[in-house]
Amino acid sequence: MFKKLFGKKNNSENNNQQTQQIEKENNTTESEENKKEGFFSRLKKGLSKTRKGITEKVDVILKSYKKIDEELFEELEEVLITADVGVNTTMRIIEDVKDKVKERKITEVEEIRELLKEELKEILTEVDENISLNIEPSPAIVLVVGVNGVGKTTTIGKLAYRLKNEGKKVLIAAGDTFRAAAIEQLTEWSNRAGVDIIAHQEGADPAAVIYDGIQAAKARKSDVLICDTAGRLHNKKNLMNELNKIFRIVEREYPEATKEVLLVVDATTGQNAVLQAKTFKEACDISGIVLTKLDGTAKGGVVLAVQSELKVPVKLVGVGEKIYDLQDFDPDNFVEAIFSE
Ligand SMILES: Nc1nc2c(ncn2[C@@H]2O[C@H](COP(=O)(O)OP(=O)(O)OP(=O)(O)O)[C@@H](O)[C@H]2O)c(=O)[nH]1
Ligand SMILES: [Mg+2]
Repeated sequence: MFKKLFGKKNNSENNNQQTQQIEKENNTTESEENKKEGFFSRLKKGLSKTRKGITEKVDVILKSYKKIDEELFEELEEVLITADVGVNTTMRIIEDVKDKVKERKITEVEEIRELLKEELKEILTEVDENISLNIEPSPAIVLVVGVNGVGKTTTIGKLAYRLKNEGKKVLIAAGDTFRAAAIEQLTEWSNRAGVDIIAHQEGADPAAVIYDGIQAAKARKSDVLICDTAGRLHNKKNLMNELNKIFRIVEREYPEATKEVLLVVDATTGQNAVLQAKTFKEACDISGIVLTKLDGTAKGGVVLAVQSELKVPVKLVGVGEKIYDLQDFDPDNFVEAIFSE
């Protein structure tokens, strides 16, 4: 994972210079090595509230019990539900832990901690699809969808920066034409990431922007075209119609491209994120989920609910507002980070 994020060197000197410039702007003059070390600690820092909301409470409960009984499980259940793991997923976790206690004839209360970790990792790895981004072989198109304010545009900026650093030729299409500010914001991100952008005026047909983006990606031999879409329209039906029109353009104009449809959801909205994901899943073929704003929320448990109730893999997580605050979702690291001291 570290390799994917930071390991590959840029191909050209030009790329390198631009990247250095961006790193200066973002105050990230650390060496590659430091970045790698900083990766887990950034995740840990980002998840500190979730850790307080889950692990610290779990530890207090485990310390207060001398034997494993029904009451203990009820208290654990409450902690998980409060941390936005969701009722169904919580029930499942508790039942599975109970089964394991029986099967393995466990009697020590503190062993429950490891069982919980094991169970969470199991849930997070059971979606057997590939959890890395679907962008190989080139050319690839990444459509970024989600309701307003969840972090689509920011995620596109971060992703463009990261893919460019991996040596890919990246192009961005400003498919959110609903507001002028959306186009400006994306243009700013494209500058920060040092990649080109295709944009029209406010109010233009988003499908036409995506069409132009595809033609430009072909002409410029781009490896990845990343498309922003509106999150806010007059109503949900309009939003879904607009997305479908975009999907049709992609099918017609870019059948050879590898496709990734990323649904962005905001972790701070807890169970609402699960509901949004369900709505979008009915309307379009989502291939991956990006969970943003994991930093600063105690609702990080929603990762478990999203993954287990939707069976769509969480592929990326946002752990801050900076350009490098986007990480591959790694179930082991995630569980270790919330259960760390
Ligand atoms: N703390 C934190 N803030 C984030 C993260 N991702 C996005 N944000 C912030 O969330 C706010 C909304 O982000 P946008 O990228 O504009 O969201 P959007 O989905 O494009 O919104 P619309 O264009 O209105 O549909 C911004 O202030 C971002 O800085 C994250 O991972 N962590
Ligand atoms: Mg936006």
